[in-house]
Amino acid sequence: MKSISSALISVYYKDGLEPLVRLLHEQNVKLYSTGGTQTFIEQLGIPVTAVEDLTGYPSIFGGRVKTLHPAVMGGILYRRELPEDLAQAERHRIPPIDLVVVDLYPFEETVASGASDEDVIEKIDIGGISLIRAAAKNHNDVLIVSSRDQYADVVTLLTEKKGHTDLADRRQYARQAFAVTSHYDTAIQAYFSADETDSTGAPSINETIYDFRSLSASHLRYGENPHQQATFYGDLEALFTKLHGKELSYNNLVDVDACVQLIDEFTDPSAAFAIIKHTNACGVATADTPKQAYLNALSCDPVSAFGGVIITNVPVDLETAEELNKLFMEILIAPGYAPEALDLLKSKKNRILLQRNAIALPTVMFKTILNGVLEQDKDNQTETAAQFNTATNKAPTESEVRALEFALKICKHTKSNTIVLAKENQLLASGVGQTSRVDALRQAIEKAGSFGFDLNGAVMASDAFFPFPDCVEIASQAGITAVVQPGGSIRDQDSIDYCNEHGMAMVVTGVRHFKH
Ligand code: 93A
Repeated sequence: MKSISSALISVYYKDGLEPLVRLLHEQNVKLYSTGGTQTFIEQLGIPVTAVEDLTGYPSIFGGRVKTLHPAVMGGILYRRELPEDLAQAERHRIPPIDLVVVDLYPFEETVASGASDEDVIEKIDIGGISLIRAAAKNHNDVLIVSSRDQYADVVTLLTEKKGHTDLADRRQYARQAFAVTSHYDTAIQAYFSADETDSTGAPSINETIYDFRSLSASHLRYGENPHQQATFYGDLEALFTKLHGKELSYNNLVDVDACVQLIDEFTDPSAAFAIIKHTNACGVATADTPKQAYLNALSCDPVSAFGGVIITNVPVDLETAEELNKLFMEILIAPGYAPEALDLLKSKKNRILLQRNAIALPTVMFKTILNGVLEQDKDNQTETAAQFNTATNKAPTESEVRALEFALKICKHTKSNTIVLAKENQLLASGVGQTSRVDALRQAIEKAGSFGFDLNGAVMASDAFFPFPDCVEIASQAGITAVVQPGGSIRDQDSIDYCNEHGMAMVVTGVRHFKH
């Protein structure tokens, strides 16, 4: 067990930080901080030392260099057990930093907002990512909190353990930290890959797609049905390492694509699992452990999960593999597998096991129609709390907001018309591909009931606006308490009035997510 004597806090979004700062102060932890975060902490009336006082350097170049200094990096990285390191730390007057709390510049959000290249570049975090890497590397001595989604968990941990952590805790947070940095850099790479050509003159993935017949062609056994011929043009091997199983079919590829698009919505450090059938999610959940995330995803609809395609954003460990192994599934996709997990999963001859490599995907999509081809940008926008505008008298609770964010991620990847019912970290049911939204909602409610879910306090997301108040009426009667929808119907007010009369909260986003 190690105690924490000092912490460096540098976070972009300050919301949710207060309880952690207060706890650290109560536990006599010395706080260092950068400009905006320092002001935030001072406003709480809690003493904090400017990182400039630690480095003896001001923040320079418009904030581009504020924590990149040996006094900061050294304080994180020196090995507390090594006499030479201790002597050097003393000689150079480098105090220890035992806890690092960082919330990176919002690179992806800035890209998604359509900001200029200049603004996007400025949102490439350098100091923050270095702090995370350094603290995660020295997790032997340092605890790294690398995302605002972890504040509540770390408060619980430090309260329970009275300001102490053990190596297993620090290692777990380090693992999550590297997931954050790797995701962050992949997003930056994807942004640059969208350029016409990269610095080597190689065409970008988008450019390549336009000339798809020049890509390597794999003849598939057949198309969507056995009487249809089919070919895949592209480099699957760059995207996946196939570890086991039979050839991927046309329908497999389509479902794998749906899996990848959906799981990429789940970027926070918690484990996420999604189960896809015919391109729609029949189970999605996030949890602290991969096993729990899988079990919660499965419980959403264990009937549909049979023969499904499954994806996760975390490596598969043995205990998760033991659960997965009980299900008949077509394909499992993960960023990695523990060796014992892989051995076990390989026990079924035909099961396809894919390891996903982090490479950029095209940002455009095509469809042949009539005598031509439709091209459009992928739907790369996902609204979060910042884009939620409360339309009702009652605002959603914090927990409802998280549930609405979760539901919306699934909603945009589900065939229209759709209604998604969810709680904070689990899909409860969805209505998919219906010709009316009311049918989608009825389907979802009935499905949730048939798998034993209580919808009291659940939330719903709709891919498009409500032309009539019928959906909120049915939802309210089913116990649903909060709704997210794009808004924009001339009869919006009818739905809003109904919500107000029945104590429901509704937020509108202004963004529709049809998927046909
Ligand atoms: O521009 S930076 O890459 N240069 C740095 O040295 C640096 N150190 C921390 N950005 C840097 N940060 C980032 O500043 C953190 O990741 C965090 O997102 C943000 C907090 O700044 P403030 O406390 O001034 O609001």
